[in-house]
Amino acid sequence: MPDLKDIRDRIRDLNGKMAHGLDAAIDAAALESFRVEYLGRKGHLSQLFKLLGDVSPEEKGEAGRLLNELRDGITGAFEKRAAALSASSLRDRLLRESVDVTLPGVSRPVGHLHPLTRVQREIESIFLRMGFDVATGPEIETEYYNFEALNIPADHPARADWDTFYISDTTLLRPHTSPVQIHVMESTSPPVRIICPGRCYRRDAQDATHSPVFHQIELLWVEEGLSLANLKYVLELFTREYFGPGYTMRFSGDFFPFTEPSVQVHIKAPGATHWLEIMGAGMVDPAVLSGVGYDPEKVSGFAFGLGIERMAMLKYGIDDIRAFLTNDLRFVRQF
Ligand code: 2NM
Repeated sequence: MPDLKDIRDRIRDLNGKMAHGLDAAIDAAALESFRVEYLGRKGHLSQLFKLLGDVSPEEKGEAGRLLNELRDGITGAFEKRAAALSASSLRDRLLRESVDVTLPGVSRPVGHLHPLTRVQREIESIFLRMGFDVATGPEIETEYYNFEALNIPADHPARADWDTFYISDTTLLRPHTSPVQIHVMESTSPPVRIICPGRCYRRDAQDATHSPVFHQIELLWVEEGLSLANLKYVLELFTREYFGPGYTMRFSGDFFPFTEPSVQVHIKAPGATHWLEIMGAGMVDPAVLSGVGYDPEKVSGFAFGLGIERMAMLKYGIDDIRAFLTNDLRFVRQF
């Protein structure tokens, strides 16, 4: 039969164990185990309370008071621990998730147009202001649109001037944007006033001035009464707009199968001694006009072809055409 002294001893034991158990409860799961072990229905505390039934009537009152005191003590300590744990885990979370608003932000670099795109759009806008339309077409074309329609028959030695990439027996990557002009002439009646920008392909070995992939703008104006003088005036306007005032321009004789006469166009900067070749041009050959169903006795036209890379290299002093395609940001960021 347990007496008051037994109860006191048990209480002292349990208090000691309890203090250790609570210290060991370092997270929510351990704290819950502690609750079950000490305060649960079959826990240490209710085991002690069960002894109360065997205590003598004289000592039962005091023993009950001591046990109640023990229960309040353990419950209080448990609640204090629970509060401390949730406060510290909140502090951890706040530390973990806090944002230092004084740190520099993540800067997203702003891109810009590639120099070739810029030059292409600049040239387009000059001719758009003069009343030309922009026409485009496919990069894969038949031999007819690339050559025959341009007065370059299959057995003509001029075919060898264009080393091309064939896709099949009869289709190839266009070596110039002229096929676009043939398509437009086939589907519209004069007057025709267009420029044709786009990517072109030639089987050239790559060096500082040659690239198998390059960009061209060709111009075509067909109407009654056009002459070389009109071509020259359009080019004077273009040169002034694109390169600036004060340039002189010169024509010299050349040959293209699709123009007659054909010229090479050079310009010279104010005060400079060197002539720079900027394009080839000429009056559209009557055979090309009749090929698309136009009457060469009624209409005439002129055309030119220029390289966009070359225009950009001349304007910005770029000495290697490969710079446009190597994606070196130190180059691209200068524009
Ligand atoms: C050039 C030079 C001269 C040209 C001619 C034609 C067409 F379709 F009208 F016949 N397109 N492009 C032409 C004329 C191209 O490139 C150097």
